Amino acid sequence: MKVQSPVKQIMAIHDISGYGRTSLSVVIPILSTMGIKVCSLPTALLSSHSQYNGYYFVDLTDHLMSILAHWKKLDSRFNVIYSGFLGSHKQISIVEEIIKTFGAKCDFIVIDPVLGDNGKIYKSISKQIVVEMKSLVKKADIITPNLTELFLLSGKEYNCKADEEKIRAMMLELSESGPEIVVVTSVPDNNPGRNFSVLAYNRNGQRFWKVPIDYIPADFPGTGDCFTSVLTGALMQGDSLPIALDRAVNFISYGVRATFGYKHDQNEGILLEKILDRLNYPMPISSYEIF
Ligand code: PXL
Repeated sequence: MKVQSPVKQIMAIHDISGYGRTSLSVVIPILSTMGIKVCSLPTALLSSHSQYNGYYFVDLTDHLMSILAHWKKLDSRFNVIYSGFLGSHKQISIVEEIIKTFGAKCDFIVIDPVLGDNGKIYKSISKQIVVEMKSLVKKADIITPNLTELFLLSGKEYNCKADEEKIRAMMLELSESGPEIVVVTSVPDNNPGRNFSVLAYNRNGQRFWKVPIDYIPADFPGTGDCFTSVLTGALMQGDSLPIALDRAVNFISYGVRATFGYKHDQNEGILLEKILDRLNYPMPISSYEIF
């Protein structure tokens, strides 16, 4: 008799930034709270995330293959492979190798192409990472770029005022190149009374989804990592795509609201510790739309 594992297991390929709430510092608590076991493959070690000045950076590229060789010996299996911030362009071919080795037995592969935000590329992301990320996303089932990353992956100049038609065309093109599901965060919504939305396209069923978000004038690093982690956890728990999107938007919006009321350094991210337990509350409202 083959005994089934009592919890699902995810391989999380992200950096560890000691100070701030990004990458593994949020991926692990969110997925653990959602009942999922996280196996961390750290891509880099940073004193803080890269929005702080003067951060210390240790590239872990040369250690990844040895860690993976040990995991292979342990006969480890992963329900999901989930990658985020990568420490060097060489790590892109390592993630491709991981997908070849462990991907066939996975339920799905999530790639969050962490490259930049607000029209700018993050300080430690080289041009080569941007170029090679374009080929890596083709190997994913689900990708979750923000608007800046969508433009970078599409090879187009960033335009924060791009209309929804153009954004949809870029999503379709990306999906046709590989990933079944393309989720885009931080999309400005030009409709009256609206601020931002998360848009998603599922090639299976050829449907677009939209979840509107109320705007709060604050920018907290790491919210993208929190968003993709909740989305991934919800899908692993068996939610449909629109409900998983709703849960992720709802959690992040609540986190931003809970943090905004305090005198707080925005660079420290949302006050995740105060809201983690909400991941196990029944969903208060559903606000997704079909379009
Ligand atoms: O949240 C994305 C992210 C991940 N990892 C590092 C970062 C950032 C964004 O600033 O700097 C190191």
